[in-house]
Amino acid sequence: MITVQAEPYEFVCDPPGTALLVIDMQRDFLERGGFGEMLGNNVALLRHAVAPTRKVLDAFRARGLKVIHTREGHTADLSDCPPSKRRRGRLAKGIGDRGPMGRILVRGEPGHRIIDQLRPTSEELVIDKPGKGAFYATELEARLRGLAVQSLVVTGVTTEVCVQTTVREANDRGFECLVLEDCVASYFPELHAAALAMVKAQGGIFGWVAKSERLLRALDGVSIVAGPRRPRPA
Ligand code: C5J
Repeated sequence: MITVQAEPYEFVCDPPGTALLVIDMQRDFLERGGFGEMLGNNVALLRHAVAPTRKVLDAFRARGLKVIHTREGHTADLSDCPPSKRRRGRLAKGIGDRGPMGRILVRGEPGHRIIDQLRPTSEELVIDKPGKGAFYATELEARLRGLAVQSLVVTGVTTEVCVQTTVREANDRGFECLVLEDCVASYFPELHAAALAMVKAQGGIFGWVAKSERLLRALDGVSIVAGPRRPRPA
């Protein structure tokens, strides 16, 4: 067991029963010309989360701990995209339309790829999700149960959208979530702060919040748990 100094109080987890969740660190959200920019956002505001997330990723990989990435996106025929999601925002260019990084928020297109700095290894599970929450219409819950994961260390973008939605979904399913505040980011600093406040309020109603250095310190004493394994089909 490790203990992380977190808010509202210490987060205790068993490293082999913990997975690092890296949510939607995709070109479509972090780079120019993708979905994030089409929504009118300044994508540069998300970049500060990349370097600390990379450090945490390296720490998990070095110890053979579990890492799971998610990507938001839709099939080429958009059959998994509700018309309401396409209509939302009255965008000049939106989901499925062609942009500078290929069709926006469509699986397999250049914009859908995870950014180079956080690219998954072949051993790491990548969950494709059509919604904001990583549990909605995906195999994530079955995979976590199959891997005997009880705790999630949560990173990614954006704090108040896909990160918060996923943490709420995870909490209702009995998973304990630690959100790393410097490894999540939003186009709206005030919403980022509010989302983190909501997670840890009321005795940690949805989970815990800490800076990544606190987790890295707690992991210092953890040696290699297991060699990396290729994920098996669910
Ligand atoms: C958004 C996400 N913001 N990954 N998606 O539309 O947070």
